[in-house]
Amino acid sequence: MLSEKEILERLCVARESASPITAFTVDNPDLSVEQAYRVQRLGLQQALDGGATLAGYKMGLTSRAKQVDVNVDQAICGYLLKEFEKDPFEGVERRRYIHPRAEPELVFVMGKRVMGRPSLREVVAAVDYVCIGLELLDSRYEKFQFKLPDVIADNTSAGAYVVGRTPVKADWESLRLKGVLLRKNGKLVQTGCPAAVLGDPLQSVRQLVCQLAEWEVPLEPGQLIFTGGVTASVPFESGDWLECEWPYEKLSVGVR
Ligand code: 0L1
Ligand code: MG
Repeated sequence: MLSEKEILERLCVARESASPITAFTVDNPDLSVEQAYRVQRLGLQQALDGGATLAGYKMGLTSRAKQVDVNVDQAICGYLLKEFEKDPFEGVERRRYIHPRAEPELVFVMGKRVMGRPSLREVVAAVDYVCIGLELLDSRYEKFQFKLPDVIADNTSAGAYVVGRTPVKADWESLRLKGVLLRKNGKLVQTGCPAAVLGDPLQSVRQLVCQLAEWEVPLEPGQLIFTGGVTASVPFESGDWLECEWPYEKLSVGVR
């Protein structure tokens, strides 16, 4: 059985070299969700010690469709570093990723600290604004094949992200019904409704706060939360351009 530090080292090499590895549960079927979160937390600490900045968090596997796809029955969380953020005007570099995929998400930006087991009303009171974002996923595992502990250790396949520039500050409770479109090279490839995310992406923020409370970690003002894919994710290649649209903004990014 590999130690948590060894698992992290292999994941870091896979990410930095953009070379896939076999999922750890193939040879270590006893790897637990708790151990996997320890690997993830160790990865975050290592990044922060190396000078990276925590931007916020992401929730993954938040739609029933996605849970069925990867054969799990729970949502999971990961961390987002400022260094993962891409400027939509600069675009993303395909060669940095193994098999990247994009998914549109509602991004909540916190205005107040929140911790523990808040009600939905308390979560709403702590949010500053919401905008659209594109998460660029990249599993470090061959053929995107993994079990739940593998993907948790791999920081929930976090690769990069792009955040919209139009903050929405009103009617958060009704945002779950606002349609989101995803286009690739101008062609509509996915449509979805934010309610696909745990019935309401605000629930995703609430679940995240509860998960963080297990490590006595609060959500802080200014932190952003990618709440989970509103649609299925789509693969992309160099030369593609991706655009997601919702009633308040169109967010585009090119792939070099
Ligand atoms: O953000 C996500 O929902 C990703 C979770 C991990 C599964 C995947 O890589 O698609
Ligand atoms: Mg996601």
